[in-house]
Order: sequence, then structure tokens, then C-alpha cells
Amino acid sequence: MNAPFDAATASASQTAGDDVGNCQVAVVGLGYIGLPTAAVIAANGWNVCGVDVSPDVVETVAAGRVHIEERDLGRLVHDAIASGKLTASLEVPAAQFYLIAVPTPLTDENTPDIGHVEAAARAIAPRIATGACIIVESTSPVGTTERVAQIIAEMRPDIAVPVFGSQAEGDIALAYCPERVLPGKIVRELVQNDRVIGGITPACAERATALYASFVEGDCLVTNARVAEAVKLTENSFRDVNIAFANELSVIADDLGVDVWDVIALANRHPRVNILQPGPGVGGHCIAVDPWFLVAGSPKAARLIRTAREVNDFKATYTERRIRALLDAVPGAKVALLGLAFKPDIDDFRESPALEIALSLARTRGQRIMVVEPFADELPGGFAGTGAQLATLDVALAEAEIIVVLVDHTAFKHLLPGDLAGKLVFDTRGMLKK
Ligand code: SAJ
Repeated sequence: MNAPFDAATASASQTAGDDVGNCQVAVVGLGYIGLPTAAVIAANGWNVCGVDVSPDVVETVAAGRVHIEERDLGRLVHDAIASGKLTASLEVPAAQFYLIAVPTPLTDENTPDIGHVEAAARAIAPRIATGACIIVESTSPVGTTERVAQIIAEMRPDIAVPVFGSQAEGDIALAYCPERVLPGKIVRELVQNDRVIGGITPACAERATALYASFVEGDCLVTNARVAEAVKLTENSFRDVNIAFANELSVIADDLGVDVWDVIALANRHPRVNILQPGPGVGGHCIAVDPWFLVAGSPKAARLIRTAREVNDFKATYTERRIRALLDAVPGAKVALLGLAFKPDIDDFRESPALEIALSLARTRGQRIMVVEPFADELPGGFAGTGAQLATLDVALAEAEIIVVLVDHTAFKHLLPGDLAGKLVFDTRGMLKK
């Protein structure tokens, strides 16, 4: 564990200039990564200002509340605000460290849109002083940190901005440090995971490491900005490709009439085989998105990574077709869809294949669709007017002839073969085998 941050020493050694006011760390973007990061850094003794373009978000955080669901986050933000270490603002303040944690969505052409990162850089540029350190955390295509440096150099000709590949130290530092935390375990993993810190120059990496070393219990692994950008995309592409293998195998197993869960369980007893689990597709804002950043950066070479994305997207289509076939096989029967979240034991429905499948079925077979989702008090807005209903597991088991497991929430795991006797069962997660 790192020694606790000594604010007195740090302000003496890390002050970026007379203009810094009370804020030592400005976190730009108070979303799933920025808000927990700001709160964790504040809990470690820094004066942190969280910045967001949304007045609602700023107001909520400033009141010590959270606008996103994440385990332990509510308490952490409440305590950080109450202690005065965390504040929230619509404006970027002067600070010693600037963390950029804004969204980097995909365009309709599956290319990365770094417009929010560029906007953050433009908002930060007027505030920086000699000694400031700007760190990009947003998942980004290779070269994004250099683009931030370019924007600052254009807007602040009075400041010497470091250049990638040069050993010359500039007046400020720029680095890339990807977030690597798992939704549902963000608060814990922010502290425990190793961090990869890539500088525009080695001196930049060293400066950024001073911040992370004050709150990270894992190792701070230093490299250059381009490698760090590629590492993040590689991690999520690795997982996507491996899930695609499992998903393709599940379709092949259906064709061949073998049980994919038996195949995987037995193959995984080989000492060098470790197949992941098939499901109804891949969801969330990360694994289904980030591989496209690598594909966009090297379209001809990235053949396997592109195909993996297509295989995982197809698995959702395939799953929906199989459910429709079950509905056709038992005219008038109701189907209970278990789970809407993008993965088990989480109330996050973003980019969830289970939600997409359920919505699509509801639009055409609404009266026959029952949804069981312990993490929802009501069905999401898209279901309005479809006739689909949110039900408890007990009611669904009593009324539905077809049971489909879309998400293996712990709340479903007590289901026994006897509960499903006489039902048509389609278990996309292999939950009932485990
Ligand atoms: N999934 C499967 N089969 C599996 C494992 C996962 O179908 O065997 C599905 C899940 O159901 C879900 C999707 O994949 O729909 C993604 O879930 P996940 O748990 O693999 O990943 P995320 O999106 O919650 O978080 C990932 C993590 N990256 C890696 O594990 C390499 C996390 O560490 C990253 O910080 C996060 O992406 C991110 O923000 O990029």
C-alpha cells in the first residue's frame, strides 16, 4: 500500500503556479469513471474539483449525491463532499493535475469520436500554468494524447508543450493513463488494479505517476503515451475475441447437436485451454466498442478483431431468432425473459444485448412477453405500449410456458429442475448447468 498522500508536502513540491487556488486535481467528466476517480482521489487527501458540462450532474454531485449506480459510490461521494475535499463545477478551475474522463463514442461508421476529449482540452488550455500535468483517461485511439498536446500548443503559444519522441522537457506534462475498472467493482479496482501510465515524454510519465502512486495500491507501470493507448484497446479486444470464440462455439454446438457447456467445461480441463462463456451477445460501453478503435486505426490488418465484433453482434440476432422459433412452436404461450442487464448482478442496461432482444420481441409479441429483472422497478421506457410486462420470478414461472435465461443474475440461481418441469427452456448463459 502506498503511503497516505501528504497534502502539505505536495502543495510545496507540486504547486503549478500562484493561480491554482484550492483545486489540486480537476477531473473533467463526472461519469462512470470520472466521478469515482474524483471521489477516490479526494478520499486520499487531495483537493479535487469535478467538472461536468451537465448542470444536473454538477448540482447532484455538489449535493453529495450520485447520478449513476455503482457499488459503494454513493457513500464515497457523500463523504468526499462532506469533508470539503471534493467540489463540483461547470467550469474548469486552475489546478496542478487535470484528468480527462469524458466519453469517446463510436460514430455510425464504427470510427472513434474524440470530440469530447478535444473539447476538454480546449476548456483546460486557458487555465493551465507551468508545471501542470494533463492526463487522458478516456479510452482513446492511438495518437489522442498527442492531439491534446497539439490543441494546447495551438491555444497556449506562451507554454512549451512537450513533443512525443523528444527528450526535451516542456513547461507542462501530458500523459495517457487508461481506466481499467470493472463496472460493479469500480471503487475497489480503482485502488487495487495496476495502472499503465504513458507519457508524451519520460518526464511526463514520471509527473503523472506522482498522482496515481498516491492512491493506487497496484503497480504504476510506466511507458509512452502511444503504447498506453494501445494497451487499453488491446485488453478489451482480447476479451472480445475470446468471448467471440465462445459465442461462435455455441452456434457450432447447436448445429452439431452437442452441449456447448459440456464441451467447454471438459475442454477447460486441458492445462492450456481457458474458454470463456457464451451468452446472448456482448454488452456494456467497453468491450463492444473499443475493438472498433483498433479496427479504425488499422483497417486492413485488424481482421480477427473485426470478425470477433461481428460474431458477438450476430450472437444477439441468433438468440432472438431462436426465441422467436420457440414462440412459434407453442402458439399463444408466454415467454419469461430472465434478465435485462448487460451482465450478471449489475443494474446497468447500457448496450445490453438482453435488453435489445427483449425490446425487439416486445415490439412484435408484446402480450406474450414477461420480463423478470430484479434490478428494475419498472420496464425501461422502450417497452411502453408493447404489452410486455415486468413480473416476479414466481409469477413468471407460474404463467410462462417458455423460460429464457438472458442474464445469470444470482437471484435466478436458486432455480431447480423441478421449477422448470414441463417448460421449454433456453438458457443462453449455461446458468442451469452450473
Ligand atoms: N461476457 C460474456 N462471456 C464471458 C464474459 C463476458 O458473454 O465469458 C459478456 C458480459 O455478459 C457482458 C460483456 O461480455 O455483456 C462485457 O462484460 P465484461 O465483464 O467482460 O466487461 P465490462 O464491459 O464490464 O468491463 C470491461 C473490462 N475489461 C476487461 O476485462 C478486459 C474492464 O476491466 C474495463 O475497465 C472495462 O471493460 C472498460 O471500461 O473498458
